[in-house]
Amino acid sequence: MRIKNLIASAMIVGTGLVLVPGTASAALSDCDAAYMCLWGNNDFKWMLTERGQGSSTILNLSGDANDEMDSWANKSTTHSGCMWKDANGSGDDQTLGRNQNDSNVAPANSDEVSSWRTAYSC
Ligand SMILES: [Ca+2]
Ligand SMILES: [Ca+2]
Repeated sequence: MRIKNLIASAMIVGTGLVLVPGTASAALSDCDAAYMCLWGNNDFKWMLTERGQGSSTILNLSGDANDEMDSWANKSTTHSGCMWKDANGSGDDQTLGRNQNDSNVAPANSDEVSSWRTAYSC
């Protein structure tokens, strides 16, 4: 939340022709090859977390990252991941398709992801 507020403040300050710090680098390219990345806003802005491909360990998203995912990328060419609505891999799920991304997930899937892994699809 703090980061989002800082960006919002920067956008208010950075009017006119001034470049907006903090958002210039927010992009799909921030996610490294063979990594899977989650962002808190649409269009790959406000990265919440990133993980290397191939981990079967389900990690919970905590603090400001919980219930915020709005866009994601899977830059693995070999693995599909999974995200769940609830902690510890339970509830509604969404697949992180191999070599795919989504800049704006469906409203029903927004701001709900609480846990994920980077292998074994859903
Ligand atoms: Ca969000
Ligand atoms: Ca949740």
